[in-house]
Amino acid sequence: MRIERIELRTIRMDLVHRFETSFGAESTRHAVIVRVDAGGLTGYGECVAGLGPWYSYETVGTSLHVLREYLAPRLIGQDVDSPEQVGDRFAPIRGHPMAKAALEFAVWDLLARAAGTPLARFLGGERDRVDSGVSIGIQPSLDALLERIDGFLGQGYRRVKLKIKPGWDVRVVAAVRERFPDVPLMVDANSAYRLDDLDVFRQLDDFDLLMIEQPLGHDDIYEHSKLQARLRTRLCLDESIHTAADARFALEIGSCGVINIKPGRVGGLVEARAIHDVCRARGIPVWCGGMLETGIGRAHNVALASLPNFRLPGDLSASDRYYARDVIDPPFALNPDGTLSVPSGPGIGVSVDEELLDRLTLSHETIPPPRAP
Ligand code: OSB
Ligand code: MG
Repeated sequence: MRIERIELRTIRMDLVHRFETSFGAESTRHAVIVRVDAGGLTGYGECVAGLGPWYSYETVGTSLHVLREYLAPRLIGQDVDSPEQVGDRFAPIRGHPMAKAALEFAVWDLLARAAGTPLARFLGGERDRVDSGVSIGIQPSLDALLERIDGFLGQGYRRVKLKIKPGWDVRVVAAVRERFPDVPLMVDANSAYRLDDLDVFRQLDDFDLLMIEQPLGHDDIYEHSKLQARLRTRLCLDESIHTAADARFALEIGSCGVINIKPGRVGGLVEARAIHDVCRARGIPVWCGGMLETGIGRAHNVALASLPNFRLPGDLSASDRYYARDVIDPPFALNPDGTLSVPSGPGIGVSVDEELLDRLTLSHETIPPPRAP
């Protein structure tokens, strides 16, 4: 298919709950939404970069720049018949995986629609429902946290992930465990600790956690292997895994027992699937992480999570856990069994509410630029 038009727009959406991690807090989310048009069909993708370089070096600003100046020009007017060709075209550009992924997602949606196939099947996915977990930010008080957890469990979520940081860790996990002895529970530190903090992890080791996510450096693999050797609880890597080669290295040296795959973090669905395959071959389970995506990014994540080695509940919550009104129709809803259904229509399988997108839009541009009348 010849790519005729690429649209980049920045939107802003209010979160239902303020989301605080060890690296900062946000009450609104900004996202770059990419739309690709070819042969009368449309594909959508979402960029997961944050407003500032806190989770990774990419930001809304850098991703727009790289999309506009370097990525879109390599696809516009080109014939693209497979998602792998997108990666080939982007290969000369170093880094910027979130910007690359946003455009790659849109092409996946487009090509799956052209094939009349749901994206999940197009990727090789098998499940028609994915287990839904919830990631809960740092709260103003322990009582507020317990109440929030109680509410989510009442809705049916299958797993709870707590954000931790120094000063909001062992005491908090102990209280949550006491109140909810059987809930599948895990913690995510977003790189807030060092190897010297071994004592904290020794204590966390006693709470029967599913895993401890990214305790050490955001770009570290080596020190995680040192920590993992001293704990019973599995470590899970998020920030420091960007490629299938990173995953192979981490598993080879024993840095973790689980990997959180976020397709936006690793440059798109081709690399995400390759990481899935590396882990599967070694008997290591994976799960799908999230970046507070709108329904567009969520649809790509849900499709990915339908692959067979996604054996643990993901940070794939219903639309209403994030936004009062999602940009897709229908929004993702939590089934009574604590799952999200994998859409069965072609492509991402949900329609995008362009009118709502327009109302949320802060900036908008098209490649090529519209011709003067
Ligand atoms: O580390 O997994 C993370 C959100 C923003 C940045 C980093 C992370 C997260 C989450 C949210 O944990 C997961 C979600 O989208 O529900
Ligand atoms: Mg994480």
